[in-house]
Amino acid sequence: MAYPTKPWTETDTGLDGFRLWPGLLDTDTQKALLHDVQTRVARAPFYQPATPGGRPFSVRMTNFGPLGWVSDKQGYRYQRNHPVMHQPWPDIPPLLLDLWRDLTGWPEPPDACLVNLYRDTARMGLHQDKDEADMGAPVLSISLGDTAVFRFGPAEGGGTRSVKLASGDVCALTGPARLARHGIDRLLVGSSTLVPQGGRINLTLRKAL
Ligand code: MD3
Ligand code: FE
Repeated sequence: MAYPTKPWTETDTGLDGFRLWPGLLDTDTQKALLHDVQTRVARAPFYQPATPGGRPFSVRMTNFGPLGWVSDKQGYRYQRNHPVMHQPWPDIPPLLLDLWRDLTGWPEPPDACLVNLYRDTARMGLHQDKDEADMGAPVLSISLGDTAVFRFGPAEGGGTRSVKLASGDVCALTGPARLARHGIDRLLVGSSTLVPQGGRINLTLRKAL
């Protein structure tokens, strides 16, 4: 396996359980991962979800793995089929399963990989991830393409701060950080040429069930 080619240097995020490895994936690994994404997106295209209240997300989404996170009038949930294609989601790229095993040490593989596509002015408001059965399991996130301004703060109280997430950055959320409030304020459009037609792809590995 062609990763990582960089030392695993962790950056202090100031939030217990939020580990960030800037530039963990080198350019060749980012390209290989993007290719893994593109072959799967051909079968499970990005679609535009809506909130339970009917507001469209500015982020487009798809999923890999047995379960995928979806949102519509019925609410937020994990389901086995693509909501437009009505087919099972493609498998999670093996490179991501290796990353999960090596960085989280969690005894079971993830069963869900949400794929978010941000273009131009797409953003994601502050929220908590609470749709998973076992909140003790970690979350692992991989960024590709344009740099994003990521905002986060503790689950309750306290202020928020922001860090930039660039292409090849990987972060893990465990323990107290698992319920952190977080979101994407904006993209630095044009900061990367990795994603065709520009933008950012975020892959988030989770244990849904
Ligand atoms: C902190 N995605 O899909 S990834 C999401 O960049 C989501 O697309 C953002 O928030 C994105 O739910 C952020 C980093 C991330 C993912 C999950 C977290 C940060 C997290 C869960 C708990 C705390
Ligand atoms: Fe989230």
